[in-house]
Amino acid sequence: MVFKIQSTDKKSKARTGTIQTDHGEIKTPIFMPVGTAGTVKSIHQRELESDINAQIILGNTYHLYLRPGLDVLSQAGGIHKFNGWNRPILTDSGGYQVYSLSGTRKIKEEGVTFASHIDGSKHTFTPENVMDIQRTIGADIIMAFDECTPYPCEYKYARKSMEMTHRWLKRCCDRFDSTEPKYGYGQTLFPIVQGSCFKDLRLASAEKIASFNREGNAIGGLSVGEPAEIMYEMTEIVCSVLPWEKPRYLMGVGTPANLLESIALGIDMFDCVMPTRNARNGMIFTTEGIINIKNEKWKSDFSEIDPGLPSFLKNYYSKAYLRHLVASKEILGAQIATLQNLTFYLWLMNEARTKIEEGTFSEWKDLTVKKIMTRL
Ligand code: PRF
Repeated sequence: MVFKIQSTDKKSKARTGTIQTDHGEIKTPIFMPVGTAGTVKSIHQRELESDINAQIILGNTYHLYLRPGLDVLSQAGGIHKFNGWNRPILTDSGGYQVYSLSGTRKIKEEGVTFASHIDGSKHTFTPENVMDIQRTIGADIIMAFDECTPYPCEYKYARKSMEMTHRWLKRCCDRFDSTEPKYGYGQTLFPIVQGSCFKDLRLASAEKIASFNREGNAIGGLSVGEPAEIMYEMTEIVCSVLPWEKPRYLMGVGTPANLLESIALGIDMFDCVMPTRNARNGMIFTTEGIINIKNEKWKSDFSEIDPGLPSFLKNYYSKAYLRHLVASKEILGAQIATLQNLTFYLWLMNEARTKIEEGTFSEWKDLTVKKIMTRL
């Protein structure tokens, strides 16, 4: 993997760049649509590629390990061959899903024992086997095994947990560096900064994570219920320590406003279920603001879903029709809503890149945040 910074904003820490992987190039800042089980829910790979032009998608170790399982993925020749997505893929390590999805789990120094949310069966994730599992899944970028602390979190617990995440990182790196990719293309490992909402812990964690000198770094443990201002404060502190010349990935973030504000702090990569999950519940992001398409207001509104977005959707569908589909729980409703939201998120990243290159990012950001977060 090679990261090159292309341009930098004068008034903020924003930058544009490219990440080169064996499955192609990613232009940053970038939003990665979430494809938990090897599919971005409700749309197909051709739409992701041709209509949305997604450059990289995200998969989850926890889900793929439980289903379809490593035998199938390994027989397929890795996740790209299995799901037909030939561009870059990043897998999260399970260090988050285990805590959010699995009912019973026990966290110990050795690893985490958990019960599957599918059939209740018992499994253990350790830093070592999570590296092996991600080697077998075959994503281009894989994540270290960490513990994401809840919010709020007591200082003592946050410190203990962070220190364990650091020890786990050493074990992840040792295992990753002593094993080879399985399918002939390269893989890279990103470590994850933790430290909850405590400035000194965030500083210490960022310093520790930077000292491992990997090709990119991630920030975890944010967007877990804390106020946005605290999230920005923590992100700023961490970005001041993480190396400038390596990509920075803010995990599980966020709203369109969160993305733009975090780009201004020096973040290059994002993922979040918001545009896809909320689409299925009728929350539509547009260049003019946010729509709850289930609202009575849109019942007979035959205007385009989003006049400001270059998308094939405008040639076919109106707000009223989308409202009808979502209200009737039609499959096409989820599909159109997801296409709209992802087209919007990726358009926003494209615009941000253009504005950074043109030197107008900061002014554009403040105006745009107000507009796109308006409830219509
Ligand atoms: N750790 C991992 N994945 C994550 C997070 C984390 O802290 C978050 C936090 N917002 C989202 N996804 N491994």
